Amino acid sequence: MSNHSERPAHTNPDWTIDQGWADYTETEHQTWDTLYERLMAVLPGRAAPEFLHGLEALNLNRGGIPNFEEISDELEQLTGWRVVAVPGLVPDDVFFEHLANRRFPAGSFIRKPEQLDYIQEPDVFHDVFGHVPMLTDPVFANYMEAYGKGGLRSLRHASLKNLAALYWYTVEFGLIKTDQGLRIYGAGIVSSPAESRFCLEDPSPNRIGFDLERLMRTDYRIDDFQQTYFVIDSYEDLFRATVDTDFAPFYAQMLGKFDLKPEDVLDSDTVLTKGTQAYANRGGRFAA
Ligand code: HBI
Ligand code: FE
Repeated sequence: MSNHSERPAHTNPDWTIDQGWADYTETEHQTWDTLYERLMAVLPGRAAPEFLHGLEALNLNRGGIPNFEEISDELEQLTGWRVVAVPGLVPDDVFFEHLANRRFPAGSFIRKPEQLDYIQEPDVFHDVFGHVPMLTDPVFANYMEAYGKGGLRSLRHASLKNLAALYWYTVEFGLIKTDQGLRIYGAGIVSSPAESRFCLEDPSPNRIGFDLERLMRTDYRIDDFQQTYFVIDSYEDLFRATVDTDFAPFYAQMLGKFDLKPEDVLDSDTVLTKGTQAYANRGGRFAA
């Protein structure tokens, strides 16, 4: 979470900047294309149909880093969302304010060629390729707005960690049940070829049915594959759970409850897969 940063002098009061599309170099556009090709070798049959449709609807395969104005004009017609450029992570209140107003803040920089597989800060590839296609789905688009509004309300309660877990386990690392099997809709997964395979096919992680309170009590790893993925039945369920929950009493009751470890499995869970945790137990990304 990023609460204490000073706003850089070159940003607008809402932390947006000009994307500076004309200034991207050939190498930077090439990095987008390389990442795009790698993902498209993996995502058909693994990503949610809504994600794949979104990529097409926004023409994200046209080659090179997309121009935010162009894709925003398309996206706005579909669901009323726009993509705005920011320098990187923005403070929570700023982030929520954008989402609550159907603006998705996307980093405008792109990772260096030597960082193709992993970066900590969200760049234009993660933010636009990962997040923006799902915003073409009307129900998911409503969920993201509801999340932003919930976030603004929650700033008055001391439970941002719980809300951040909701974002993490749905928007970033969510799976959905379909008639063809589990599919990925989380942006953190679809922007990683390795995790796209791992989350569906590896025996290590748990796959557990979505339960709002359970999930919001669960800690998570920010630097490696997840130990648990939560599976929704529909975007409607996600939206309803978020809108219908009166977060104030919910938080009061949950206050200080951030007590579940990433790998925990409870008797009350709907378990689709109980993971072996073999990957995490041998040291994960940092294994020798
Ligand atoms: N800023 N640009 C950007 N992207 C994020 O995903 C983001 C952020 N600021 C705060 C934040 N996420 C999270 O702390 C909230 O979802 C809780
Ligand atoms: Fe993200």
